[in-house]
Amino acid sequence: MTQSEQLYQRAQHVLPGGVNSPVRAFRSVGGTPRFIDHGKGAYLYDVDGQRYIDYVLSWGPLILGHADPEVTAALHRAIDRGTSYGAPTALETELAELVIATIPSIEMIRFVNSGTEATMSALRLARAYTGREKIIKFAGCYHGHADMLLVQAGSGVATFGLPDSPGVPAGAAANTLVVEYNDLPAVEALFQAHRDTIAAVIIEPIGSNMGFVRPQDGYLQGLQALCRQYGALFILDEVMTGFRVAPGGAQAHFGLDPDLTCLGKVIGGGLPVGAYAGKRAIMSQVAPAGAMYQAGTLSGNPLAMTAGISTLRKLLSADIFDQTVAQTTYLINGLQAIASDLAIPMQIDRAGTMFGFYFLKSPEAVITDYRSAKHFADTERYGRFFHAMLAAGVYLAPSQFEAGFMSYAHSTDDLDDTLTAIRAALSG
Ligand code: KE4
Repeated sequence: MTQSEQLYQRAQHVLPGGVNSPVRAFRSVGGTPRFIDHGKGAYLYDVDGQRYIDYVLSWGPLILGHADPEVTAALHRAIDRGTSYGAPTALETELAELVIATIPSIEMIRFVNSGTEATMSALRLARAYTGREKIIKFAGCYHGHADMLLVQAGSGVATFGLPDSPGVPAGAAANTLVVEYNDLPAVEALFQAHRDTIAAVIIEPIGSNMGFVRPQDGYLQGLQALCRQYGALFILDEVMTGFRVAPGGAQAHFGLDPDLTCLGKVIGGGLPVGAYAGKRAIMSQVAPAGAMYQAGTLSGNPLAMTAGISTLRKLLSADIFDQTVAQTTYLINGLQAIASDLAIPMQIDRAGTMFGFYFLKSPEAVITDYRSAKHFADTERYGRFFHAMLAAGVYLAPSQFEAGFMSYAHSTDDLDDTLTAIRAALSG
């Protein structure tokens, strides 16, 4: 038995499924999750001494790579000053000012400890600000595990949400309307039917929790216009795309001006940070400035703020972001060349420093939403590919319905080694 197998067996006695987040358990690709000993730069090292070129990067946060020297040094300095004070520090203001200077739609920000807290709080704020209760979300978009967001598309035209997990009460789902991504008329119909009872629309600007689904031209702008027309808040969930698609987020790439933005991952540099942010008139409703209550013991703690500040400072300096984009382009162009060489039906895409690809069940299939992703994605082939790549020392997301991430630490040699492994895995 490998060390990972032994540790996995032991973990399953004390942790549900042996993990602290379901996707880590390899359930959709099978096999034993690799237990990690440490990470450095572009690499993960498991407890059996295997090295992997890592394209998960803790699901996005580690855009500088594992244990970046500057981030680590900053944390070493910070930790001797204590880990948490439960009182304000200048660090929180410093990270806030960094984010605000980079994302024009953001005038104020509240830090929390996860993306789930960020979206949950943003939606409570939208309801408080508008006095309305309904929200619109999109099938295949994941915004964390708050009850009102663990909701699947209901049957029939009502599209009222149905709980998507045991334990989510019908009441929590009742005010969540769910429609397919990239279907603007369906959203217009919802606004016409529910008019001034819709508090907000929340969407991932790229559908990267169903693989990698790009918004069709004008779609996001159309959603923003509908929100303005009907007085609902337009909320972009940029927990994953923030500081990944572009320094100013996907909203900069698509030219959007959302009322609220949810952030996480990169802004914490690998430590637990989430945030909800946006227009001053809206954010001023948040306690203690306003009446909408939200709180958190470790929100804005000095270690997480330090990791976020040093990550963003480095990422936004010199040409570090652009170099990471160039590495992403190099890898994805190489993948596209191999797929066409070998005539393998795939849908491949990238945006900034993130990417995604599907193996398709038929060459003419096009994936534009969750329904088509589930119908056309060849998840069985993805599972085989995942394991071939893992055996070759490349760590991809253990699910077809996730995105991939690049780091500044990945060298061109790492990318060439990855492309060699891809060609071998797809030729077999
Ligand atoms: P967390 O609560 O996991 O910090 O963030 C939730 C969340 C919110 N919004 C978006 C767009 C997200 O992608 C996420 C979390 N992303 C997943 C990866 N698909 C985290 C991985 C996991 O669940 O373990």
